[in-house]
Amino acid sequence: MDWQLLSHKVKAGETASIARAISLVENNHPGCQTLLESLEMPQIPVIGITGPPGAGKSSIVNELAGYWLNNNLKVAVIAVDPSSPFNFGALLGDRLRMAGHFTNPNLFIRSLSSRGSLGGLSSGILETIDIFKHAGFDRIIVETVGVGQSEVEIAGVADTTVVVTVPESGDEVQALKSGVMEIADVFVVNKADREGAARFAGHLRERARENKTHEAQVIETIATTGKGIEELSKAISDHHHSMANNARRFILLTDKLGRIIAKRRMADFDAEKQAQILQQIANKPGFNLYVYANKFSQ
Ligand SMILES: Nc1nc2c(ncn2[C@@H]2O[C@H](COP(=O)(O)OP(=O)(O)OP(=O)(O)O)[C@@H](O)[C@H]2O)c(=O)[nH]1
Ligand SMILES: [Mg+2]
Repeated sequence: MDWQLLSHKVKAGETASIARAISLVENNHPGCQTLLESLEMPQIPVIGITGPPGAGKSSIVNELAGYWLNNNLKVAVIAVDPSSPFNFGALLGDRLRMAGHFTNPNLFIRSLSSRGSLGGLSSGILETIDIFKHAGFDRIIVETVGVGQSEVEIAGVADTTVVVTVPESGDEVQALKSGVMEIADVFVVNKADREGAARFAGHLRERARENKTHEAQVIETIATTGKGIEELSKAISDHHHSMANNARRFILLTDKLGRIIAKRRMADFDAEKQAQILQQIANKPGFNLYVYANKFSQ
């Protein structure tokens, strides 16, 4: 495997090479370290989109990606366990379609499974994002369904976390899961064609103002028509610029360093083999898991 050549091809934006690089890294191919060490990673916005099932996350990703593509930006989308399909057909443009291209070279979509990973996000997600950066994408969007841990986890990989909500009766704002106020950099009140949207957005703004660490912007959208998407794009840019040198960026980087180190240290941990060994020894008198764990200390 010529890793340097692969790295060059990824940097040149070759679709097949990007897909190949991601697969190799996801599968922890021995040697992919060479590729990872060759990556150039400009500071482009990584946007996490999270929220409850059916809130309209994929529809918003669809519209945002379309908006950016129309502005001649290259967009990568990572869907973690997508349950609803994207509908990028409309974005391809007649000219491209007529030329027989079924994919827009400025758009790359990748699905990642969330299975077998720490905290709900796929374990290859950090590397996949960095491969996209190397490949010259201008925007990277990660969609996760906000159930359990994943909405908190997304805040650890995205520069800007967008939490998508839908208008409910006023009291519902109180019921937003704790932790969401802290992770949201931008709130979207989608399905603003529904009654009570403005009122809900108002309540959310009040809550955002009370937040101690930062005040999230609240944007109303109708993803099915594209209303509010330009404002959302602006809110994301504003947040990204405010991040450039702020403390949070270095907290994220530190967190990422921790994950990379943890992954490396765990690389030769064979869970199946250890289960077999533990079956033999764990019931013996005097067995102590902490003592046994010392065997793995470096
Ligand atoms: N009325 C209305 N419907 C919308 C709007 N945005 C999305 N929808 C509809 O809501 C449904 C769910 O939209 P998705 O974009 O798939 O939502 P999602 O959050 O990605 O859903 P999951 O990935 O399954 O969690 C679809 O039928 C959309 O057409 C909106 O602004 N107004
Ligand atoms: Mg979806």
